[in-house]
Amino acid sequence: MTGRGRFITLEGSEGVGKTSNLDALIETLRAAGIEVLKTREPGGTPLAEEIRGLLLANRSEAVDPIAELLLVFAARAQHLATVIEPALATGTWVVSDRFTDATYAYQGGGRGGDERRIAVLEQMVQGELQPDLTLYLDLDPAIAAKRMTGRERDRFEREDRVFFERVRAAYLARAAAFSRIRVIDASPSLDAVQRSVRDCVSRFLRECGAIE
Ligand code: Z5A
Repeated sequence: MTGRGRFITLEGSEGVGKTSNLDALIETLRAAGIEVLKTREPGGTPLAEEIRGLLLANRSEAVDPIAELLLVFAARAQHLATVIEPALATGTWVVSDRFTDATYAYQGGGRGGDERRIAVLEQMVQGELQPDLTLYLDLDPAIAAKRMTGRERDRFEREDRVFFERVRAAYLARAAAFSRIRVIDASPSLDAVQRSVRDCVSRFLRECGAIE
């Protein structure tokens, strides 16, 4: 493959199994001979990882929703400028564990933030850049919560069920609005979900002519 790389993102709320499915996604691309850079948000650069630490840390001080939103986009600006854009420009495909759909889902849906504010920052930081493909792992938050049992929880994971219902509703609304977002049922066994992930990526590779 030559030319600009493709940008693929993986989304879902807590406990859906993003980490467990990321490698299946990347292996499918590498098996097709594609050079892939794996990254994540918030994070992906030393500065953005520091901002991630600030965002996820449990703290006694309440975090203002606008401060949270600006931190998310500050990390994203650095990530885009120093990692994502340079890789795409040299033909490397980029797979990011979360991107701006997560902002609409968490800071918009979960926190109840105004989508128009998110859209202004999205335009400022990304311009016209959007993922070429987004896999959204969908799961009932009640099942997800059971999968998280015993895990130490960060500031987001401590939110209640209602918060995660709103996050899910926001993701599903975006999936209905944008054809690049493919919904994958994350409720079956891990093997079955990984198969769906591989099938979805293979379909995309055929659609963009990367495989027969
Ligand atoms: N955030 C935000 O607010 N705004 C933004 O714009 C962005 C992010 C970009 C950190 O994200 C937080 O940042 C996130 C939103 C916020 N907080 N939350 N919640 P993260 O992606 O780093 O954190 P995470 O959501 O906790 O993702 P994760 O670590 O990848 O967890 P996961 O999706 O739950 O995946 P997992 O660890 O692979 O699976 C969880 C457990 O389920 C594990 O024990 C697995 O073995 C098990 N599992 C996985 N699949 C299955 C199946 N199919 N069956 C049974 N059990 C399974």
